[in-house]
Amino acid sequence: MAKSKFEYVRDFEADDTCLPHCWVVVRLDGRNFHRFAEKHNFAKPNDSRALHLMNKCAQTVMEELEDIVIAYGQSDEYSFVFRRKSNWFKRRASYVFYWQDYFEDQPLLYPPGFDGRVVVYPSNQTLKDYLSWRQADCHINNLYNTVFWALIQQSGLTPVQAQERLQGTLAADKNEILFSEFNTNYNNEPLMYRKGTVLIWQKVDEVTTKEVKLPAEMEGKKMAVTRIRTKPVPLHCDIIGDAFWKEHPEILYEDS
Ligand code: DGT
Ligand code: MG
Ligand code: MG
Ligand code: MG
Ligand code: MG
Repeated sequence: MAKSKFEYVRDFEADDTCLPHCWVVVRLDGRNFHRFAEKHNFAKPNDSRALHLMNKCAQTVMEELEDIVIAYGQSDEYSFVFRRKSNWFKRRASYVFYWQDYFEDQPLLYPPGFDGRVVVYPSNQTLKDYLSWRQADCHINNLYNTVFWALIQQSGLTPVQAQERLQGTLAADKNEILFSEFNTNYNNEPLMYRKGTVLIWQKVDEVTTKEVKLPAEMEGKKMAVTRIRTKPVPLHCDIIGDAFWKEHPEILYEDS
């Protein structure tokens, strides 16, 4: 059979042999959340309601898509690590759906948007480096923001003055300002703010009450039943060092 001039497109199909072995990362980031946070009176620099809402949404996404082996979130972003590509577009609906559970007195003024990007990482090392990059970003931003807002809220500086004060300072300088001027040991700030949130699958005991079927004289009585479920559990730990990966070898080495 003669080949059509379009036949060449089949060559592209041969190219995907490496893809099934690669990690696929989808990072979602809130669109213009600077404005969204202002409009919805987010606490500065960290609003624990907003972070818990993000975590809840990410857990929901993970429960819906079992292909996700680990997720990492900080600020207005979440990265989902997929074993392979899947349908991940349920994020915004979750955020709106669960809003009231976390922001009781703050009405949702307009629906948030999230941009998404997909990146393929070819090895465990590049995936770990990707997640380390996001956690390092969380640390750098949070340390800066913690001092920045302390200078404004507690010392009465304007944003411009606070920015000038921090220009050229190193991490050690910022720690020192927090300690000497605000009596704050940065290491005692909440872990979720400093480390972000890691979601991994863990076995947890789930207690439910069930109606007892038999014997007949016990009918209608309730009984607590404990069963083990695997759920996405939030951790606020370091993922840059080796300890986390040694403690959870199944994340990277589970073959399926
Ligand atoms: P983008 O992503 O280019 O559309 O623009 P933004 O404004 O979303 O910028 P981005 O993603 O680089 O930075 C996240 C913004 O979200 C940042 O302006 C601060 C805000 N944000 C995130 N979490 C919190 C929070 O807990 N409290 C407050 N006050 N703001 C937050
Ligand atoms: Mg963005
Ligand atoms: Mg941005
Ligand atoms: Mg954003
Ligand atoms: Mg962001």
